[in-house]
Amino acid sequence: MKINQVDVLITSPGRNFVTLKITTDDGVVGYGDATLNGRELAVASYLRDHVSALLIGRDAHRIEDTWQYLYRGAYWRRGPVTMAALAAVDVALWDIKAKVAGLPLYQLLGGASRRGALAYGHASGFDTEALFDSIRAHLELGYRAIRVQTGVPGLESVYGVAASTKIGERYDYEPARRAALPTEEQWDTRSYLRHLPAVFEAVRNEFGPDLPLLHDGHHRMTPIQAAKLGKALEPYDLFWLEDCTPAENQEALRLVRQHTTTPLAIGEIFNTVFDYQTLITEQLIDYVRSAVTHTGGVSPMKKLFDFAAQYQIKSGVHGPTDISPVGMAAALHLDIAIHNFGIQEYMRQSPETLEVFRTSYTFEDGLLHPGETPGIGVEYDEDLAAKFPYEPAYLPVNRLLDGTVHDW
Ligand code: GCO
Ligand code: MG
Repeated sequence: MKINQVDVLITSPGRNFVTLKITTDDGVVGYGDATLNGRELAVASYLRDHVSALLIGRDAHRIEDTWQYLYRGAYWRRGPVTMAALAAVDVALWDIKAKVAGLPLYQLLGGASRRGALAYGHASGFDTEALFDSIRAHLELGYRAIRVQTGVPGLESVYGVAASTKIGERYDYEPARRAALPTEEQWDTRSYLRHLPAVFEAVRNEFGPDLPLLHDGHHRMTPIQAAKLGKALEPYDLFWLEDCTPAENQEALRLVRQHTTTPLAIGEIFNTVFDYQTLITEQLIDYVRSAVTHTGGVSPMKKLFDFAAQYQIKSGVHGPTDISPVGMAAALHLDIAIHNFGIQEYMRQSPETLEVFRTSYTFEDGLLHPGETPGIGVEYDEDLAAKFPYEPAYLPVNRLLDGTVHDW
């Protein structure tokens, strides 16, 4: 079964998505997500200009060989653009293999280890009242685990806090803005550290001790600040504190870990297992946050989770709206199959997006399931997609109050 056509599809039904479509000589089609928020066209070019010609004529069944051929053959390794391109090829080939087998992908990954994947949603609000409304709205939508992001006194806008949290409107935030230039936000870590524990105290008092609560620090703290926050949040029993520091410096997590028992999650901007080596072997984190879309696909993610499992570290796959429904579906097949599943991030896509990408995954009683459709279970409507042309969109830039550029 040979690959005889490769198409890079770009659409923007509310936000930009890059999708790889691989077609075999007997007409089987597979899809892979290649969306890299704010840098979409770089991955599209990588695939179009440097990968598609190498795929034509290759045996579509040889997934591992094709992955190694593209990874090692390029010589220039790792990095988000390369690994998103590789992920798209890997997932599209798994989609094809599972369709040919007549099975949902999770069956080829070892079969189901659970009924469904516990999902968490994004509640946010500038003040306590708006935050509580957002948490209630998420509980009504069926979420059984909630990420809590809140405004900080003195700051006009904060990443992760939706502009509107009214019932009936979108509850989720979208960090990328359609514009020719990124927006700029302000940040002050001391105000944030003073404010956040009281927010979690209020949430626990209102919603009780059972509800799993998560928080994303979005790389904005130094190790000692992260240690302080982790310690201060201990009474509120978080499910996890995410990206407490910019974790390129893996050794920094030793210091955080020494000071707090708040569980730590890291990895949404990582793209290979090498980014985790110290974090995993020294058990400095509790959850691996990689996205299938940004970490080379299902094949390397399965290896990464098996490695993490040796150290009792669990999965917490990245799943915001910049992961397309194709990337989300691929994640769900892994979530159902692996033993060390932890939790799955799940932001709902817009209705326009779900018309372009028709999915077979379901969300019931707090649990996601990839469905039983052969393959990964996503169809792509090319005619409709063409009605939503690409629009430049950028993630924000963050500055400290004195103007210094900061992590956001
Ligand atoms: C999360 C993330 C995202 C990122 C986004 C950037 O935990 O979901 O932090 O919201 O900011 O993926 O494109
Ligand atoms: Mg995050």
